[in-house]
Amino acid sequence: MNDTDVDVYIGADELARTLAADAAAGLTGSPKWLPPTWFYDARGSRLFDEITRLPEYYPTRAERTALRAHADEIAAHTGTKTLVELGSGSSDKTRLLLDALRAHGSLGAFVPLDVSETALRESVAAIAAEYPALQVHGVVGDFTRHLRHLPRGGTRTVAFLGGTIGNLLPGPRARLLAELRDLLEPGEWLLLGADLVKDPAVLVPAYDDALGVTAEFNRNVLHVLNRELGADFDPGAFDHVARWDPGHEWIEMRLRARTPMRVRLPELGVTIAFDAGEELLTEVSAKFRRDRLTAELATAGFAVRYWWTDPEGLFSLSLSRA
Ligand code: AVJ
Repeated sequence: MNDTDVDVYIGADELARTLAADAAAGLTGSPKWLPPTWFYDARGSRLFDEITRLPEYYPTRAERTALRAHADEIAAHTGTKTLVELGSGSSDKTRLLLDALRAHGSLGAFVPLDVSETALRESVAAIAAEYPALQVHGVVGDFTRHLRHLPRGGTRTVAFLGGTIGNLLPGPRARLLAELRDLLEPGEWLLLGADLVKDPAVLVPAYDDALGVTAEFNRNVLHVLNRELGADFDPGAFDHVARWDPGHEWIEMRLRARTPMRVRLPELGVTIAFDAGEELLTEVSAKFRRDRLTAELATAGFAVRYWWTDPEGLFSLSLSRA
């Protein structure tokens, strides 16, 4: 039977406090913004799962294709004993990696880190059942705050997939990469999935699909604020906006107030006002170029040893050595 355990560094009460702090910081200033963490309650996670299957949303398919093509090389190059994944490890992409590492014969442990305790515990149980010899050690935490709690040792590869690196603005992104480098020993690896700059005619629909699933995913954050902070947002009074910012080379998702409105946030003791047309920034999703991402990784102390993409060149997988 497996050796499994889960360490919890974010309790339910801390989640509520952090949400209140983020809402107070982001909604009372101008322009209004919220970090994308809060999209992923149970409904938001289900909506994102639907997004990954939409015809317009290419990143998940492209990354899976690249992983399927190169998982054996990744196992051979890294000889990883411990696979660490920033993210719950619930995806089939994780299993592509675990299968390749198991076939290579080096794999001993899997360490998923995720902010959702529910998703993490489900994933730990499922992976332990599918890989009986594997030690599975889950960590409930935020990868921007709790990396230091990841277990050391074991010739680790840290997998940071899905393009989630793009949710971080350049400053926090540089800090995360530097922190990741600090926690790795020389000779350990970072496997990074990053979406690539391309024609906005492809990028924008991926964040504004015809069925409106992304619009619902975006509005869902208002349902989270209503439920968790007792706010009285009317999600239907906001239009979904997805926009390509060519200067920063990132997609912005926003919620635009159709009419002037006032929203009460009783937990914060404030009422906020939206002008007609005023927008709330809910997410940036940065897109990368090989030369600039290689330079960012080098600045953090990582040497990119292997760079792959899907056959259409939509999405990148890079394997960097600490
Ligand atoms: C899960 C953060 C990688 O940025 O593409 C999908 C989230 N937002 N559709 C992304 C998302 C809108 C996704 N990440």
